[in-house]
Amino acid sequence: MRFHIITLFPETFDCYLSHSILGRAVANKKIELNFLNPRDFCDDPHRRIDDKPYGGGPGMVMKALPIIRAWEKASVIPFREKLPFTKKRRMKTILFSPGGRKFTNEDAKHFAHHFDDIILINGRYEGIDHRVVEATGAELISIGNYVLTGGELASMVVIDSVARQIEGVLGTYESLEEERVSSHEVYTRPEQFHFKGREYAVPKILVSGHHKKIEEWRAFSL
Ligand code: 6GU
Repeated sequence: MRFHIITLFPETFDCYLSHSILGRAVANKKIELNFLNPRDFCDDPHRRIDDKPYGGGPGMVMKALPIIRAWEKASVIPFREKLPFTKKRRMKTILFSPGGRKFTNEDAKHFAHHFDDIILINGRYEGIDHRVVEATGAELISIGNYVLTGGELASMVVIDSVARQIEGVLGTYESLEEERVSSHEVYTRPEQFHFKGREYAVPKILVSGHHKKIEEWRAFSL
């Protein structure tokens, strides 16, 4: 899977995407990250990326053409993966907007299995000239009912949740634990400790050695 990330702030992605499971996924070429900065696609000498909104109002709007050109470049980059020659490239464009459709884990699975390239358009300021949506066919996506200062965090949420659905990104053990991660109380050593006069102990069943009972306990705690 290749993610093409159109952003004015590519460095904001570094610390999250270069560590742990995602860092490993990049190193193992399970995912590829391709950054495009709209500022590199400006044609005016001042590299101006935003302007006042038509119709008036506060804030600045990101110009359409630098983003459309960045998108165009992302969409013509040839595959580096060895896809069969006859296979058509499956590409999806997402534009992050707090007013977009809410992103779910079902989307993450769908994107992971049905696309080879995902282009993520990240807005800042008051938004992006709407003609970007018309020119690129982007789907407007939001990650929740709150407003962020830009699409970058939303991009990382989508990249993370899509990447972990791609075969080989999670280790076998991590994959097996997929359901548990989101649905179980978990414990590790020590078996008990004290904090402010209270004892905190691991549920007895988990240290009983009865694997069948442990599975039952886990099932009931869903
Ligand atoms: Cl995709 N963008 C912004 N700016 N805020 C958000 C969001 C996206 N999703 C939730 N809040």
